[in-house]
Amino acid sequence: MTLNQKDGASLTLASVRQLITQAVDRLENKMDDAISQLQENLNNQTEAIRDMLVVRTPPSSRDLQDPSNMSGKRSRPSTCYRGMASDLANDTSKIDEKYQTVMNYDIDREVMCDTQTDGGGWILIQRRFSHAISFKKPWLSYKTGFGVPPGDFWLGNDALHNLTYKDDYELRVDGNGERSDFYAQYTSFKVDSESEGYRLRLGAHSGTLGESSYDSGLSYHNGLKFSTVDQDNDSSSRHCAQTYDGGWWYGDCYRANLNGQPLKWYLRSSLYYRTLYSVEMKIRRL
Ligand SMILES: [Ca+2]
Repeated sequence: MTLNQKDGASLTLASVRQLITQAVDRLENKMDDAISQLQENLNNQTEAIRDMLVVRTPPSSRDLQDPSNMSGKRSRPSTCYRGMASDLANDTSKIDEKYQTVMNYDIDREVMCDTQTDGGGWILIQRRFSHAISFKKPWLSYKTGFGVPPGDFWLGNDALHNLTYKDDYELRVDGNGERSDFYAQYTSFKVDSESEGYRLRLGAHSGTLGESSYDSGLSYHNGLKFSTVDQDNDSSSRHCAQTYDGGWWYGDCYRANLNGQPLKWYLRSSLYYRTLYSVEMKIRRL
């Protein structure tokens, strides 16, 4: 059935419906954007007010109750938090006001800590901000880790497994995006052993780096195995690690691509992806 004819082009009911659907999709995307922006502004203001009131999360009760911590000679610092530098003068070195490196005896190597965000205590497991090194690396590189903090780096899948199976950890992702800074936090974070394909196990999500449903953001990757350019463990007919240039817990293929190219975070089912310019992934012992 023809509704209108002009310059030889006919406008059918089907094409009208298609135009309306496309317009609704575009409107949904814009509304989603506007809501995200409002949410960000609100969160930024809340953060600013918290800063003014100097309301900070204190060290966990476990840290306070740790007798070796009280003595000032903590022999096994498996976490890092603001103020520990004076206790561990021989084991720490300050990078700047926010970051320091700390010897972690659980994995026998130095780790980089975020001593300020949400009260500090975060061990960085990944950092991408200078983009000076490629993250398109083979299985062995992701197993042992690569890059040197405070530059871009991946701590290593064996280290992640060893840390998160010894103690309970939470995960935080801090991202710098198109308009603002964002974060996502997960109540628990575990990485299975290499024989299990370094499968990812995540707790519940919160934060401004949104997840509108169970299959968006990093939660989409919960329960998936790790894949690299030389090992395809994803659920896609493609080889996602090769297609998206990184080692990750790819499925079919991603809703968050923090080790790949492009550096993206999927927001909702309308296929809207947020581009991130830089990102940090960090874990804190519970
Ligand atoms: Ca595949």
